[in-house]
Amino acid sequence: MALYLITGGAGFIGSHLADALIARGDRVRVLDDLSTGKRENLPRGAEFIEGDVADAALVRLAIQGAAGCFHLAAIASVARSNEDWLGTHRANQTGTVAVMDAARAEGRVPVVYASSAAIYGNPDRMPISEATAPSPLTAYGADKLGSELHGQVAWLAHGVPTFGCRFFNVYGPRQDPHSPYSGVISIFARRFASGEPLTVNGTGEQVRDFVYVADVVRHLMGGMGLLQRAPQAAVINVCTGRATSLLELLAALERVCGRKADRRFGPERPGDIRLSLGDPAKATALLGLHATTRLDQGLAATLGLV
Ligand code: NAD
Ligand code: UD2
Repeated sequence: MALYLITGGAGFIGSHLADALIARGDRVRVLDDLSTGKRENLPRGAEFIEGDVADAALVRLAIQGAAGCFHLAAIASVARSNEDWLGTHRANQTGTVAVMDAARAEGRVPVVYASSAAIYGNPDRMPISEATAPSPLTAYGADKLGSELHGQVAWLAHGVPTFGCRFFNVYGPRQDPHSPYSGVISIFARRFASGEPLTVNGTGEQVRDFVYVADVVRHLMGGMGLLQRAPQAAVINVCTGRATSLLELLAALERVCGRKADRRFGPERPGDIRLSLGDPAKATALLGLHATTRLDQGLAATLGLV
């Protein structure tokens, strides 16, 4: 029974990870400032510390006795990173350095951390493999890329093993649907369930790689297992390799719910990316994992139908 620290563990992905670790018999300690996370997301038995991940002294305290740290705390809204450049930089990159520095002080605790497909920007070749040159277009993407560089330094200069997960479009229960910048599946699921119209930005032909949160959790736990067996610094895509257009997403929602959606077409979102499709080959080679949840299954779970 090992103890794991999860920063951002009261949020969407972190709380599913906390559930899975506790179900496996591990102990969980969560550090979260509850800026977007919720206390009620935390499973019974999880220890909770309320505070800022960029507060170095607090992170040092929080990591004490941990066999590993999953660092997921971040301001996940790209729009906010553009509005509050310096404030989000503190959470999204200084926070990462605080975690890795505390991991060093605690005796080289392995760190698995959240990166993002946003580090790639808008590449012209699909699917996107890890060999694609990073070219972030936003402060959020720049801070995630900076976090990866610090992840490499943590290992090379300080012997702290690190594993970065470049999440593509994650979806599932507990994802906040309430902001216009929320993930499209959480917005569509909420509006569909309450009978409100769904607005498609542009033609609906834009493509994403939607990965279900339980598959993401398996990658995070697999990454920790890898670091414990073979300390190193690595980064992987966390994606399915399956392309879904928004029109296909709508069709899947209608199939799962057995009724038609009230769909409207609005203007294209400024700066919207047309295609985003990840290559999962490296994750499979390193971890022996695939994101196996099919879109229909994942949507049914997101809508609370299973
Ligand atoms: P989320 O907002 O639900 O979770 C983030 C958590 O971090 C929240 O509980 C929030 O309260 C906490 N937090 C924010 N700033 C903090 C701070 N300064 N100190 C302590 N806690 C803080 O979002 P999520 O979707 O679960 O994202 C988890 C991680 O995955 C983030 O690092 C995010 O950038 C990354 N990510 C998510 C997606 C996605 O599709 N959801 C895609 C790429 C990357
Ligand atoms: C996500 C992130 C983005 C960046 C990117 C990296 C969010 C909200 N956005 O953007 O910041 O990290 O991934 O790959 O996390 N859409 C509609 N109607 C709606 C809502 C969205 O048509 O009501 C469209 C939107 O214009 C886009 C697609 O759905 O074409 C997906 O939108 P998203 O915001 O869920 O995700 P994405 O990939 O654009």
